Amino acid sequence: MKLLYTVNSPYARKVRIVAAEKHIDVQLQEVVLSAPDCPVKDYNPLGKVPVLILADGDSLYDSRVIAEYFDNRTPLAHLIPKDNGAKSAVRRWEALADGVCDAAVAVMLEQRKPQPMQDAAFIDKQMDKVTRGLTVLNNDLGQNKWCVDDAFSLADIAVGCTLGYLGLRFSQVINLAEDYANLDRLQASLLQRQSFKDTLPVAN
Ligand SMILES: N[C@@H](CCC(=O)N[C@@H](CS)C(=O)NCC(=O)O)C(=O)O
Repeated sequence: MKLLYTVNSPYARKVRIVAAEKHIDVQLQEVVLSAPDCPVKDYNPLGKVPVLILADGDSLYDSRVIAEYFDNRTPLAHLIPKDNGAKSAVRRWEALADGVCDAAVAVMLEQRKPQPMQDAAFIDKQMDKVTRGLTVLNNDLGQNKWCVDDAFSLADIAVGCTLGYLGLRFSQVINLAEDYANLDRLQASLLQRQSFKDTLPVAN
């Protein structure tokens, strides 16, 4: 199995962490999405990472599908609970964390345009999603150690990857310690794990 990824994709980081936590042997291939010979489109018509290429040449995307595939590859240490209620809760945390990331990525791409071409209303709308999402994640976590049922799960991984991305791209405007103290504490716990340390985003 081969995983196509970019270093700073929070979605790719999520599945790299799942693979590490589940001790799944997967070959990692870093790609440059803008390169003319980038192989991603050959395996994902949407042209997005992460993509998992299976032994038979078939491919899986997106990160939610790959995370579930990895989780079911080995029976140990499930990151997505089997119980239906807990599973839905984990998937909802993931959906919200990914949604915050989607909005943050949209802002980052808009801000990369030349200033006169940027749409301020669009940026405000997306930033509103980011702050409302973070507020709900922070409040729902409360004083709990982990997001769902006091057990480390895909929910924590998804939230941690979103926080990592915001730290990389939005540290000037989002102060986790001041405004989202529960998430800040969660992030500190996650950063103790080798899987998180090994996949830190890189400023570029
Ligand atoms: N929902 C997708 C999102 C993947 C995604 O947006 N990846 C970005 C990198 S962070 C990408 O590949 N963007 C390239 C593009 O949109 O053309 C997932 O969870 O895998």
